[in-house]
Amino acid sequence: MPKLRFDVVTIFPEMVSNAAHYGVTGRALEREIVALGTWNPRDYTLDKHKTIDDRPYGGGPGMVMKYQPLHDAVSDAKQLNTGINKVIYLSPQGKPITQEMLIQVCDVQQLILIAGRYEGIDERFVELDCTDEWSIGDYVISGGELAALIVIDGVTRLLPDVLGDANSAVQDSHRDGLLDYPHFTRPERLADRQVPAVLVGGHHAEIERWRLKQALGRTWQRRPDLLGKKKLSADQECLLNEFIRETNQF
Ligand code: 9D3
Repeated sequence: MPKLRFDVVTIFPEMVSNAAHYGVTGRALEREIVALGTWNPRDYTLDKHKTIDDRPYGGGPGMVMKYQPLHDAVSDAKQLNTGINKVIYLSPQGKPITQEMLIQVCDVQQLILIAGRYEGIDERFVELDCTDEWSIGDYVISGGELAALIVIDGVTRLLPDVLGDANSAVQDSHRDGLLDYPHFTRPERLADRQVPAVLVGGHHAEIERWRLKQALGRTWQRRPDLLGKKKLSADQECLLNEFIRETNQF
């Protein structure tokens, strides 16, 4: 029995199921740690033209997805589950997804993800049928399918046994709230650029310190917003000050 099932309501089901079968999510599906279903609102239309959208009340450009096909698709998806579920609408108006939000939902039995197309969906579906409304960030894409795949990927890799030890989600949380340090592999020199000597030296404690310093420094340079949220230890403050001095950026 899968730990968690994802059910995606989408008019482009192959877009979601095909992409989900790659990499970490593909392996989790094969090993039946997660299950994935897709539900096409077009299959729930009642008219001969299989109409899923209609013109917006109040006028304006574009079309709006109708309530009934979406509602009936979600109703069928819910029948495959008895445990706790959430119904998440992916939309530009949603709450921007954070790692904390993914951690909070990964203990339910079913995540029903609603991928919209066109200008949006009837607001009464959001109010009556959805528990959450999530965005992937402040930029515009054409529909919710890629956003649903992001949720599937981000949640799946948090589940026990999905990642191997070497690549574990525990590693991700090790330098929690900081950007990663730079990585290098062979050759040792490339286009006149040398791998930092400390990484070649094999002194593991020094390597750890260098990596933490780089992680702090890059976060300070690129994502000062993240440092603002994080309380640094005295040791971390010291390493960051060393980084700033060495790169003399003030
Ligand atoms: C005219 C105003 N636009 C809203 C910002 C129209 C519009 C743009 C894009 C309506 C729907 C969409 C489709 N986008 C998504 O379905 C979507 C999305 C996004 O565009 N940005 C960030 N997160 C998400 S989650 C789903």
